[in-house]
Amino acid sequence: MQGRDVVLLTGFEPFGGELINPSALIADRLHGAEFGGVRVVSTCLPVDIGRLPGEIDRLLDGPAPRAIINLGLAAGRTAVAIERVAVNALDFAIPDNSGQQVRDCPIAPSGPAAYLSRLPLRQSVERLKARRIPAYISDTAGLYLCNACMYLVLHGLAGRAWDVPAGFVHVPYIPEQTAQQDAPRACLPLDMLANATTVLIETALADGRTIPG
Ligand code: PCA
Repeated sequence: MQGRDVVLLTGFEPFGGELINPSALIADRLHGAEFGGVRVVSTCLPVDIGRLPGEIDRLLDGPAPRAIINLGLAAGRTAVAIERVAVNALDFAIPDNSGQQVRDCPIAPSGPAAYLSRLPLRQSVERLKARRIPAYISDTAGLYLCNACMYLVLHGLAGRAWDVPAGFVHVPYIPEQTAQQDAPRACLPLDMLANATTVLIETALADGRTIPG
């Protein structure tokens, strides 16, 4: 169910040999949460370029939501990374979960070169930092499924002329993933990442309109 009083939140399934993806855990945890009468509806997206466009079409089916926040894991990032831009390119360093490794291809052959985030970037970072949550504006979402997700959502919004806050946020590993690594990568606790997402939703809803990054 979706409509005016809904925030769409997505995470991704595990990929690249990981057993969990913190983005899916956050989305799951916040599913059903209420923000002043606006309810979070969460979905877990496939790390599969053959299936992702259809899943995003399904997500955008129906009336416009109040906001859309897409989450994904970025291994090695040190903080919550609010992405500024999605580019019209696929160039996978590793295969997706169906075994496809797409190189040097556009996402939408006749689409624009890039889309800017529709989240209030600077305000979101400032609010996260005020809550003692490390965060920054990232200038690349990579060229894998997360960038594709951000591009496809913003492309879908442009096609529908929906003026809703929307954008992509990468989260680091959680300690449960790094504790066993020989050279542990950067991580933040799941509770902190879930709180960060709450702040991002509040900020997007309070903004209520598009602020290009
Ligand atoms: N991270 C990958 C895809 C899924 C995810 O959680 C990425 O950064 O593209």
